[in-house]
Amino acid sequence: MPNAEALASTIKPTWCPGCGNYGMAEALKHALAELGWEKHEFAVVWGIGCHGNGADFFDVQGMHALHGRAIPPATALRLTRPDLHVIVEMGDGDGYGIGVGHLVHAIRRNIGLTVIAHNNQIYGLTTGQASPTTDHLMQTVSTPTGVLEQPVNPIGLALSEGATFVARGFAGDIKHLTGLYIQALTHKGLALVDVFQPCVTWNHLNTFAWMRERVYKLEESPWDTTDRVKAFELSLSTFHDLTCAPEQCRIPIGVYFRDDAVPAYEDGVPAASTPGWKRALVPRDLAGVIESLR
Ligand SMILES: Cc1ncc(C[n+]2csc(CCOP(=O)(O)OP(=O)(O)O)c2C)c(N)n1
Ligand code: SF4
Repeated sequence: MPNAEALASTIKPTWCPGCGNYGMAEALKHALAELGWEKHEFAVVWGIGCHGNGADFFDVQGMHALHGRAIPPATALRLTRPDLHVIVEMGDGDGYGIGVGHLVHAIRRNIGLTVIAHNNQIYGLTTGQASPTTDHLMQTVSTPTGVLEQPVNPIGLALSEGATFVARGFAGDIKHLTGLYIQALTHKGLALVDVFQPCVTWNHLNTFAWMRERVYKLEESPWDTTDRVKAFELSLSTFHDLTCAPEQCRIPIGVYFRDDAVPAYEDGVPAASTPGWKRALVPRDLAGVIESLR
């Protein structure tokens, strides 16, 4: 069973010093180690962005997909390799922008993927343009007079599309995030974990300090994770804006909602119970088919 250190590759991460991606990488390594999964039991598919460079920094099987396109190959992997736990690592620009259609369809399918969103509310790799989750009115290199659109609400979006596991974490609380990952990784069906991941280079608003002043843990007060409507209301009421004081914009982290009773997509695909490579070994008798075409 690999320990957390054994999941790191020999390539030293090139993320900026202090980037929230470090905390997220640590949390994932610790969650996988705590679950005791061997390297051949899971795979990770990364999107494109600073987060996606993680593909080089982990010594695990998987692939680096195109920008916004991590979910389609992960879906194929899930259906052809049911023996693998499949994890998707995506960015907010990546997964809530260019790839948001894939996310919506994966959610309504409830396919067994653990989708981890590195939500730094900015395009990190392409040097600080506004992303779909950048706060309203925030100034960025692409919006010098402020973002005009309202941000995408990932929690509300997932809940409205029938997601069976929705959680939010914070890269500055690795222990809590590790716990969220473990719950998501052991959920049957699609689990979305939206993680606030400060980009220390391009987002000077949603910093670690800004987040620390605002986040609170849902589980520390009574919270019913089976009430989709209440979770949706919470996702709407806790949207923050540039001007709010910490006590006014509280950001809940933790499991907003989960339903373990909904069948996963793959449960309805008989062929998906056997790994593709085993299926390929079954000799096919085509004589009958050829005969029927004569
Ligand atoms: C189809 C396509 N469009 C645009 C790009 C350029 N591009 C690379 S990374 C990126 C933004 C990444 O931002 P985000 O997904 O938020 O990830 P982060 O870098 O913040 O982790 C863009 C636009 C690309 N690689 N492919
Ligand atoms: S640009 Fe931002 S997201 Fe990218 S590595 Fe640097 S701090 Fe992290």
